Amino acid sequence: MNTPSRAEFLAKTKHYLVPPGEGVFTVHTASDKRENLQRKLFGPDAVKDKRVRELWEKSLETTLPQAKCVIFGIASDAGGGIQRGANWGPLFLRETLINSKDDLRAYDVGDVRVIPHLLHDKYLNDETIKKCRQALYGSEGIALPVSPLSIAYDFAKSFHEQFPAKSMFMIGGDHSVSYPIVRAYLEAKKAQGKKVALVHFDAHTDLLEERLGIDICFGTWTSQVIPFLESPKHLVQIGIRASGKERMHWENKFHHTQIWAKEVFDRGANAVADDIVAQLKKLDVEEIYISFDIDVLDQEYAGATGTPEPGGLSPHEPMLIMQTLFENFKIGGADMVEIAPQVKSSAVKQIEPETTLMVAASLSTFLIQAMGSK
Ligand SMILES: [Mn+2]
Repeated sequence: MNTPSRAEFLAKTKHYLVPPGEGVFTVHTASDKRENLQRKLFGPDAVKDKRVRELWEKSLETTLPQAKCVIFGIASDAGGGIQRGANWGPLFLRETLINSKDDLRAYDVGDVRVIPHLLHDKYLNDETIKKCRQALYGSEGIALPVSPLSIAYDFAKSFHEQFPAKSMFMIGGDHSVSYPIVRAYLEAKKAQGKKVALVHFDAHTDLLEERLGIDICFGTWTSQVIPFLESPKHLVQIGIRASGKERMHWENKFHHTQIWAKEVFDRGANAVADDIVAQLKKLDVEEIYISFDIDVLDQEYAGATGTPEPGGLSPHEPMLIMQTLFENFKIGGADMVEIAPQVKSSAVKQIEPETTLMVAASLSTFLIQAMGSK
């Protein structure tokens, strides 16, 4: 396989992405947050002087090659379906992160360009693809994808080819955005000969094979990435509690491991973490990807999400599990998804979205630091 040159990678990246915080196509909504983020990233005058794009493009050439861990946003919620709003996750979570932590040891590569009505190119006809190519790239003949998940996949694939040792922390987005990123990660690691596993925190299984005829969405992405794992045993799901079917149903169907929230409460996070480590060591796993749906947490901590659920974990439980995993494996990739900061749940008494964002920021900081250090 021929790896494209750095120049080709940069040209593609400038087509596919926009500067950090610009993933939602709007001028005014949340502009205070976007400008705050961009001033902190690119300097106090960058926004006023309209130099954000120029400085971001320059940073792709100078700062990106030095970084160990890269932050990447996919502001798409077209794969959600009960309560939208996770398109604002990348901007709001980044702004919380940058306000609370100066030295994140990560480079922010930007956001995928998102046409909010699209999900994946395979659902589009040629006419629509042409029109969207014209809108995004100024030419209907250019052979580039147009839907957020298709762009994200090609970007992640090129990223891993270009920088095999770097890791990516992706911020969603509804959970469908993990499909392209996890798939690209698994394919890249397979090509590198690395043994990897997927650890998935969620209140829901996301194991439907399709939902209303759509095979890539927030309810199906996990079943869609299983074929890219070495075996289904390389998938561990933690925190499940809102499912129409029992644990046995899912484990018998997919032959992976599920740990429901109740088991974490009954046995304790440390015992659960030790079991996962033992299982993955037996499979000779070296590296893990952590996909984190914020709704794995109880709605008391994560009310600003599409489907808040009671009876969930407290933040210290996934934190303990992730710390134990990090002591034993490299964390090669991770994501934080389903934060919908404009969503207010009437069932939740906490101040939102601040509670959800603060908790998500502390878990994200751990993951980013972990990926930046090994
Ligand atoms: Mn999910």
